[in-house]
Order: sequence, then structure tokens, then C-alpha cells
Amino acid sequence: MNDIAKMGALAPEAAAHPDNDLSAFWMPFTANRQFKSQPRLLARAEGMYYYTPEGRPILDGTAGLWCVNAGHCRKPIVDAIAQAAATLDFAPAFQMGHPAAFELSSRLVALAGKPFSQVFYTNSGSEAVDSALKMALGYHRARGEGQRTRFIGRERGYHGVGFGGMSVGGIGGNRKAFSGALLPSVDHLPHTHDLAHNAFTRGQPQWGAHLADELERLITLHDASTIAAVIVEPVAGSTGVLVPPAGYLEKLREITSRHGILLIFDEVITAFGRIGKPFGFQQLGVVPDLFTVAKGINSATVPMGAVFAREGIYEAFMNAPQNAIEFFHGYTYSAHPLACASALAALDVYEAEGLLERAGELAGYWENALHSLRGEPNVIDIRNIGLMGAVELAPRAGAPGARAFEAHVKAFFEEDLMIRFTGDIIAMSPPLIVQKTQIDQMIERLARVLRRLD
Ligand code: PXG
Repeated sequence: MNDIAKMGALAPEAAAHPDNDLSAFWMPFTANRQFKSQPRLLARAEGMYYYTPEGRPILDGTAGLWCVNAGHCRKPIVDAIAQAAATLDFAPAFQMGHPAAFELSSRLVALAGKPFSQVFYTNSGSEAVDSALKMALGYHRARGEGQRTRFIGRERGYHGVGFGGMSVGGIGGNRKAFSGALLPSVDHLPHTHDLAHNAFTRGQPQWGAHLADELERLITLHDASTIAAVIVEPVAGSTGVLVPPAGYLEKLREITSRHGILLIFDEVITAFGRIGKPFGFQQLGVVPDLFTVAKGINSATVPMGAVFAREGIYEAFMNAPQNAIEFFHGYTYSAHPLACASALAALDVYEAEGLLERAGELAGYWENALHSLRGEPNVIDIRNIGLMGAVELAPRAGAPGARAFEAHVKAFFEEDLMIRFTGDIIAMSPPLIVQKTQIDQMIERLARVLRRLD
């Protein structure tokens, strides 16, 4: 009897697939043994719903992993991918090109608006982050400031899992096992999460802008001339929707500009409509020098990420000799034809349905719905911006993280609802097509889960 059949008693859904053996797939960022003892399988998806192998609909409260912004299996995107696969399956992007890559770049740059003028493609957010860091180093070197090699990240920042992103990232657990191999010249700003001052804030907290002044302290310590870039998520997603205090990002912008340091926003989650405008920086009113995207760029249909560069960055590289490669960086699948086709189709859907502004329209409704959970058992904070929200639970004595993990499992099995968890924080970020009635259902289901938890 194979593994999954043995688990039949525990997980009838998994048993519906007797040919499956769960052991060979080493699952990413997963409690593998727990999952394989209680599998949560998704077989199909449409619109706002996933479906289990038996056809049980699961309301998607997280847009997959913060990424399926247009909703699942949208026909125009599916058709565009199928057509691309049949027309131009692959084309090299090194020293060659294909039309969709250029068309997509022009559309993306227009969507970002001035001062952004170039887009560089990757296959993931992690690669976008490492590409942006390398771009920052190359930019300074091309301008005769090759000694600027230091990066400043932030505690509780998540910038993916490449060596660069992990190094500037601020999640202890993601770094611990690899600590001997992190980038050498990295420092971190303090995070901005403070329950004593900001619990149950709606939108941007008023307290905390002064935490950006820590950058001045790091600049005094290291000297500005050694610092290439500061990288932050405009809204920290993975570590539980940490909304920037009012005035905080403005201060980071002012300090970095004054010292010739590049400001990189990691918009892998906040881009493509998540907080109310096409890009997070547009909603928050602070313009970085570089920003990274992935996920929503094509509603997560084909792996794709990108770095946007403001005017002057690309140009700094163009002083290389004629016919020389200007930036020694790129991926086999940079601007893959299927990814470009899916992104063009996703942009069409976003524009036709007004989805990149929809989080702004629904933000008030979402905020009220989410904050109605105040007073439910163990809820110690609720926070929100656009269509992102988090409910923080008091940790169970001696078992941090257990309560939110159980909420995730109960939501899936008992309430047909998909939510994310990190530590004892529950996070939600529905597809941008979500209806108000579906927001109500998510909150009602989550409330029932919270009432059933010890
Ligand atoms: N930067 C940010 C801000 C991210 O949120 C990455 C980089 C890395 O992207 P890739 O495509 O390499 O995974 C991310 C990814 C979660 C969760 O549940 C978040 C991410 C990925 C998976 C799960 O919070 N963010």
C-alpha cells in the first residue's frame, strides 16, 4: 500500500488518488511530514474558488499565494498562453528578441509612469530581488562609485530565497541554517511592527515614522559612500501585513536621495492592484529608484518576475563599449514567450475590468469586515491596507505559531476557506475580483474557526 492510501482514514480526499505517492515531492516551505499525514490537495480552480479532487469548493481568501489577482483560470489568459505555446514556444532573450517582450515592456513602463523607463525580466520574485541588487551594484560601479557595495534591508523583510534576497531579508528562521553563507556587507533597519502603539490600526498607523531615522544611524556607522541601496517592501506581506507608518517611506526616500543611495521597493506582493493602484508606490506616494514585481504580473499563470528601473539607471550602463554586453546578468527564461503572452493578456483583463483600482474601491468594505473580528477569541491585532489584511492571534503558551496553523487547517477542512498563516498571524489577500458577499463569507467562516480554536 502506498503512502497516500495508508492515509486514507485521515484524509479521504487524498485517498481518492490511490496512484499518488506523496513521498517523492520535497515540498517548499512546508511542514512535509504534517502535510503528508493530512494532505490538502487542490485539483482545479475557477474564479474565486479552488476545488479539491472530490470537487469541494474552497473559497480563495489569499489569491493563491498573494498572486492570482485576476481570479483563477481566466479564459483570455488561458487562451493567450495556449496560443503562445503553439506559436513560439521559446525564443532566446540573449542577443535575440521576440515582439511580445518589447510590447509588454512598453505597456508595463506606461503603467508605472515616469520616471520608470526600463523593465528587466526574471522568473520569480527571488530572482527579481537578486537582479535589482546586482543592478544597484552595477549602476554605482558604472558611475565610478564601485565602493558602494553595502545593502540595507529591514527586520521582518521577505525578499525571497536567493542568497541576495535572503541576506537583505529579515526573517531569522529563513537565515539561520545558511548564516555562514550570507552576503557579507548587509545591515538591517528595525521593523515597524509595534502592538503597544498600533494595535487595531485601520490603514497606515500614525506612530512609527521616526523608525526610518535609524537609517541615518546606519549611514553614520558605515558611511554613505559604502552603501549601494536600501531595500524594503512598501507593505511587508509575508511577515504578516505590516503597513508602513504614515511618513515612514517618505523619510526613507528623503534620506537615501540625500546620500546617493538607491531605494528599492520590493513590490512582489503590492504590485498589480493589491493596495489600490497598479503599483504600491503609486498608492503610497513615494517613488523608488528600482522596484521588483512577480506574482500578479500575469496573475501567477506562468512563472515571471521583473525589475523596473527609473530613468538614468539603464543609461549609466550604456557607457560600455559598442557591441559589449552592458549588464552581465539574465536567465534562460527571461521574457519567456508564454510568460509575456500571459502578462499581456492579464493586463488586458485588469484594464477591461478595472481590477488595478478595485482594491481601492473595496478597501473600506474590506477594512470594516476584517475589523468586525475584533473581540473574537485570542485576537490581539487586526490591520489592513487595500485588499490585504491580517489578524494576529495571541500565541498559545509554549507553542508559538500553533494557533494560527490550526486555524489554517480548520479553515480548509471545516470551512472550505483558504487563508495563510505566519507565526500566529492569519493573512488574507483575496483575488481582486472578489465580491462583497464573498468578503462577508470569508469573515464569517474565519470567525467560526476562531471560535472553535483553543
Ligand atoms: N519578495 C517579496 C516581497 C515576496 O513576497 C518574494 C520576494 C519571492 O518571490 P518568489 O517568486 O521567488 O517566491 C516574495 C514571495 C506567504 C508567501 O505566504 C509569500 C511569498 C511567497 C510564498 C508565500 O507569505 N512571497
